[in-house]
Amino acid sequence: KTKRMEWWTDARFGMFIHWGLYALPARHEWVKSNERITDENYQKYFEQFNPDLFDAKKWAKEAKAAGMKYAVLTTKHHEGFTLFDSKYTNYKATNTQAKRDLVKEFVEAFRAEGIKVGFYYSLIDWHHPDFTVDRYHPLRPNKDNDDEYAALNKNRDMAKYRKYLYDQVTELLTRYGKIDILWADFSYPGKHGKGRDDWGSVALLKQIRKLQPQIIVDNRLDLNDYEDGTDFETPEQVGTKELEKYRGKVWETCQTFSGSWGYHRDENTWKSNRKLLDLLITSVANGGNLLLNVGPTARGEFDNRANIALDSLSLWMHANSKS
Ligand code: FUL
Repeated sequence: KTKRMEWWTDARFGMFIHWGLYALPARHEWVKSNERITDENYQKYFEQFNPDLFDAKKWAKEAKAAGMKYAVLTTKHHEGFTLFDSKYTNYKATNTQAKRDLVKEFVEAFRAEGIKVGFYYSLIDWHHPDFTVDRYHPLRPNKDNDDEYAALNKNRDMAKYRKYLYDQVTELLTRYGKIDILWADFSYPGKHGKGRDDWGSVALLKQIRKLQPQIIVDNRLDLNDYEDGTDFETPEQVGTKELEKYRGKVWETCQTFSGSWGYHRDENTWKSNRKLLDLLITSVANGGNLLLNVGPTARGEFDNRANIALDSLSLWMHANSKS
């Protein structure tokens, strides 16, 4: 394991990319849940998705210039839309005006810059008809009442969804060559939430390790007490003081420029360049990695505010880094 983790612990700095249909409404990647949007009303984003300015090579160059050594892309976020050409769904980039496998372009462009590639895959899926309605689902009932949930879930079969996610992760890990990181994500355990049995995490992890023996897996499969169930911890959006407590562990903190992961046009709490640098320095000083997130626009570009932040990091890197 130590050997497998070597490049990652050395890398220190990576780029997280949250990109999906939520970039169109441009008000948080959780918009479908936050505003309880039905599939029917969300469909317009699928129909209008047309990333005419997307150029993975440009993204990769920016990551490289900022000193980032790896990148993790949302191949599917909670909304269920896949950026790759999965044969298990029609709800995918190839069926939009993009007409392309965007994951493939990401992998090729970043690899060409010598940047390791990682896949974020959401275990949550608000589009799949068999994913049971829980209390964060867009279709959740108004009252937190077990009978209402049971009625909504009468025809939903999580076993079918489990197979779907297993098959999609298999596609991701067999089609694009060597994948360096799998960043599985679920974020709400507890009542009406889900856990390892819902995801089939044990079988999934086995498959992941079989298909990509060198891959590095995060801690969100709910297998923290399981042998090799996790390679690193993922403190999310925590402050520098909190990060000091992770000293001695293997960890990566993921952080946004502003308050949202997906492109949020009118959100104005962007971190200062100084603050971003503080996060990077504090992470490295305490033995961790920083995975800094960009939420590209629906047309496929980085927002200017993101570009300015990345530029400032790259100037600092240029002056302070040897590689
Ligand atoms: C969370 C998700 O719910 C967010 O949308 C984001 O992807 C973050 C990195 O993980 O738990």
